[in-house]
Amino acid sequence: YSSNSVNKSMRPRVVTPLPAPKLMDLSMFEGEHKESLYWGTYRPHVYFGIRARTPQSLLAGLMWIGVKDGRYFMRHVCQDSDELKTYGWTHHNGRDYGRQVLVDQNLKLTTSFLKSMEKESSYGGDWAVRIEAQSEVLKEEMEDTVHLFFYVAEEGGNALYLGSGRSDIPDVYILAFGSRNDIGSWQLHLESKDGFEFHYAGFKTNHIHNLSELVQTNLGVQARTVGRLQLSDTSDDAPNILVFQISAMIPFKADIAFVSRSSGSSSRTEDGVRSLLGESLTGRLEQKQKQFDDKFERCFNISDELNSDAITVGKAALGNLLGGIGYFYGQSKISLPPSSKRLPGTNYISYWPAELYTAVPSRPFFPRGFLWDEGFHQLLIWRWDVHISLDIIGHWLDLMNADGWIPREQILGAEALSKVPSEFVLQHPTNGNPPTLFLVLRDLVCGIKKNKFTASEKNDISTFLRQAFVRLDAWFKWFNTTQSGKDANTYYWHGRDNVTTRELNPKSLSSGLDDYPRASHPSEDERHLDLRCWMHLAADCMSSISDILDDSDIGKEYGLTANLLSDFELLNQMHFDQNNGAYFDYGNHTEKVRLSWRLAEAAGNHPNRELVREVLEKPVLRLVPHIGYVSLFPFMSRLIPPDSWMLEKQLDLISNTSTLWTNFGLRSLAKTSSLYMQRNTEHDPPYWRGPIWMNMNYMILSALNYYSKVDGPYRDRAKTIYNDLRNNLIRNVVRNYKETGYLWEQYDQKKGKGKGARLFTGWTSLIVLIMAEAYAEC
Ligand code: 6A9
Repeated sequence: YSSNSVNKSMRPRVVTPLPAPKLMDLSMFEGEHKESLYWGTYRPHVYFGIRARTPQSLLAGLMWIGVKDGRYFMRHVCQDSDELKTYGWTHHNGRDYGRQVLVDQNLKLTTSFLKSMEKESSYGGDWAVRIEAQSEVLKEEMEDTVHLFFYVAEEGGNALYLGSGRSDIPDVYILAFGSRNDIGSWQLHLESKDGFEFHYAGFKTNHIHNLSELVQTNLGVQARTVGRLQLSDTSDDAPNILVFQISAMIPFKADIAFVSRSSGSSSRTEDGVRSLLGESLTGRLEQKQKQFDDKFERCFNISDELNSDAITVGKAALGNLLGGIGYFYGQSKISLPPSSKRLPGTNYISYWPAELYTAVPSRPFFPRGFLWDEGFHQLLIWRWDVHISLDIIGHWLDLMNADGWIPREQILGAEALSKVPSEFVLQHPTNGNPPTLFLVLRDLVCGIKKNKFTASEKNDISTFLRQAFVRLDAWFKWFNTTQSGKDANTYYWHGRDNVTTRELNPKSLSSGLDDYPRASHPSEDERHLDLRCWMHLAADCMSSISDILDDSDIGKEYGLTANLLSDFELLNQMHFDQNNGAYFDYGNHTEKVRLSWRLAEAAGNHPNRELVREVLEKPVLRLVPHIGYVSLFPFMSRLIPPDSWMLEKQLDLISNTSTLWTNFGLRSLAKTSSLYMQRNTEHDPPYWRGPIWMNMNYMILSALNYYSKVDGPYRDRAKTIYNDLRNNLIRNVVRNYKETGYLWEQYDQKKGKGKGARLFTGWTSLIVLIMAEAYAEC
């Protein structure tokens, strides 16, 4: 693949990359930077996995056998149904150190990861893994055996070689070796002072994502033939997967060291190996953990008023967000309109093969990139390691097509695809997703203005912004043209279904707020308040980037757009409802809709019932009276003057328990809304119609913090609400973590109970910034 061949081959525009220099071609992402991020725990969908940031990598990972009610289960890919009591990185710096704890019934596993760049090691350095298996049941005499399966696999199909067993170092075994173009020859070593039984199996296959099944099948055959839980000790010819079974009594500890040397430097391999095992590794892990703790303190400077439980949760949130960063390679599938003449039976076209380095919302449920989630993730990550952040944002912006569009959900490669139900796979080129990356860029620009960065960081950020500018400009224009409304300077999320009779209120997935209620009848007359505010953020941010780049012409234009979009009179004319004192969407709407059961066409001989929407009143053009996150966008965007009575109204809505306030955070939709906690279809329970979400609560807190600092009559009130909301959010997330072992996707508005996906350390990890009181400052 090269960008040239794409242009020459007359590909449809929708799958043609934007013809602009790529961010990832910037020299700041080459050399030492790139090498230092080569190996990592970049396989967030498995409980423990390592790969390099290269399309066809050498992979490593861990499986084990879990025992529940006397039955055996293979653990490998993160699955909620495994019902682990807890898991996730309690510490991880995103670069060369991480520590994860996993509790599976009575078995407690700790996996530590360490990377080391030695002079003598070849490209990307060496790495080590420590696996500790202990009993959760402290007092009982544990007689349990643990079965661990550590594997290496070559995505490119290169052959792997089984090690010769014992090495020259006592207690150290050579498990495997091989060689690759990128790193030269490598060896995988194992050390354990504890006794264990060893078995192996080798496979040759292109379907690495089916690894769990391969191992299970092998074990199944063995169980039937020799009656034991042990791999076959056989291998296909020239295997590209090697699995090593280590069975031992717990407590058990093993260290695994991966070293690579370019030819000629093999003499020092032994020292390199030693330093990654045993006591030396213990010392190095301890030192790294201390550095993590120190940096956490320095970086977030969390006040003493928060207790150690809160700090533990904060570290686990940040650690797992960083430890969950993945690297993916593959092609998105882009939906084609039915009219386009492709091969019969195909409804999609492939995007160009692309790499994506990205944090993920949830390792077990959504282990892949989501565009608007990513902006929230980066609010944390840039504060921790600005170069990781730029690298991630750069990858996202390089996914932009010639129209300035970026696909919302990135399902790249077979492993990622295997996790996604088919109805979610296709990406629609008419649909957007909030441009939250501007939230981060705004912080970075602000940081530059306020001199928060070192000279070299500042230099890199400016270079980045300079190269990014064309792409950001194209992105803005994509929204500005494709998502515009009927009237000047109005916008709405395109792509809502206006023919369905199944949905109580047709969803707008593109907004990110899925089922948050909008006008009952989607039409071109709609004006979406949140999108208007996102456009304001984007224009405003573009204008301040232009300042930094000294590009005053474009800057002026963006400045004008930002002014228009923040014009208070205009905003009020289009969106303010006097009676409710609230800001609303506008569109073709009636409140009088309901779902009811109808007799549907008979399927066979059985009459069928289906849930359809009844409209009891003709919709009219009007403001759409739902109070909730969307109504607070002008407030979040700080568009309301501090002395305006409309600000007081927003504070009323926020602090009122019969609208948005709960003791656990702010509800997504007011209790008074006609769609509060209503199902959207038979199979679609309320999602953004009541529960508490951290990303929006963070934005609201950020605005409360702002209004509590600028002069005005509502300053003290904003401060009180700010404090209460902040305390409620922290207390509830910490309590849930203690009680359940997890951070959750959302929190229930009645009891504050964690809901939806668990181990959701995407935007829920914003709790760290809430603890740190770190918000947008400009
Ligand atoms: C479902 C199910 C094994 C929904 O966090 C990612 C997104 C957000 O961007 C969006 O705002 N989540 C929010 O409303 C999750 C979306 C998951 C869609 C795919 C696959 C797999 O279950």
